[in-house]
Amino acid sequence: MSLIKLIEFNQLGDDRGGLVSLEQNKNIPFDIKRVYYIFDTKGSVARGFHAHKALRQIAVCVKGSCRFLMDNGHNKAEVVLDKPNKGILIDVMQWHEMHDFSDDCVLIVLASDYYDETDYIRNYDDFLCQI
Ligand code: T46
Repeated sequence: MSLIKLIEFNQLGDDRGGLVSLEQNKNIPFDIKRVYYIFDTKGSVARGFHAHKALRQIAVCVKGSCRFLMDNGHNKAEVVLDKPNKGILIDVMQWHEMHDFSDDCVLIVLASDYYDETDYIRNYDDFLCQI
């Protein structure tokens, strides 16, 4: 199975501008319990560097771009998110990193559960031991 799972959302915009709708258990494949967004990340900064034990997430660059590196412990793959109608599924036990944030990048993330630090595996060797 591909490491990079992209979801293309329908564009509902018209000549007035763009519109994308995200709905739990419809075009988002889980109940949405939390939404957070990442912005003003410096271009030299990389984020992520962890995996989640149970959390599922969809990330969408609603403005600007950033590069995702996904790693299942065996293979790595990269993709640039650069469209407000393109989401990436960050599934359980996927080491992920975000690089090359554009100055205007706004990354919105829909999450299947509330914030819980105990769900994070932040050490790569621990991740390899648990896959
Ligand atoms: C992920 C990637 C895509 C909270 O208190 N509540 C929250 O909902 C979140 C997301 C974070 N935090 C705290 C935890 C840290 O003290 O905010 C701080 C920064 O979080 P972190 O270093 O984990 O940020 P990123 O950008 O490395 O990772 C984030 C998410 O945490 C993570 O779940 O998958 O974005």
